[in-house]
Amino acid sequence: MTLRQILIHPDPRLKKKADPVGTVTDDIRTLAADMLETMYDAPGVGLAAPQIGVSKRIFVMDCIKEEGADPRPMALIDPVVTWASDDLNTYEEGCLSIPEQYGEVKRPAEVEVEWTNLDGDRVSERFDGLWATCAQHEIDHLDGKLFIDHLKPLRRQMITRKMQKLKRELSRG
Ligand code: K1U
Ligand code: ZN
Repeated sequence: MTLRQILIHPDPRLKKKADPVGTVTDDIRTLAADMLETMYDAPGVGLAAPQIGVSKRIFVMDCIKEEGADPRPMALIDPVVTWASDDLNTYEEGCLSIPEQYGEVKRPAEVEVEWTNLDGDRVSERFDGLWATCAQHEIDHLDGKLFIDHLKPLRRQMITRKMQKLKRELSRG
């Protein structure tokens, strides 16, 4: 397994709609394993392929946060939201591609998602709580959308300027 580098906003690769995966190959299984390792290392509760510069519709997540609880690593390929609740939930979201910046985003509290698993089977599940928020945040990544696109333009601009500054500093070493 290999740790992959996480892209930092702004980056054109984070704004592009990702391509469907289709058939699940060993290369896709390796990609999912690398993404899970990279997500746990960050640490994060989710990671979408475009965040490591791979324009494919796959994301990983594990929203088990309780100490001592068994992990639940999930890889979702070609995911589709097939149902969303009318009631909404507000969560202060973060993003591994926008480090140390947070913002309140309102999304459906529960969603049903259909996806292809690593065995190549189409499966579905209803998610709530952080799982629902995370799945929607990650599917946004697959569509080239970031959580800051849900914020007011001024706040979005402020965060983008901070990230431009951070990237300048990182590139100077
Ligand atoms: O997609 C990403 O950038 C990952 C992101 C997912 C996410 C977080 C919060 C709400 C919705 C989606 C993160 O994982 S940010 C880091 C984070 O939230 C976290 C890190 C360690 C422990 C628990 C949470
Ligand atoms: Zn993110």
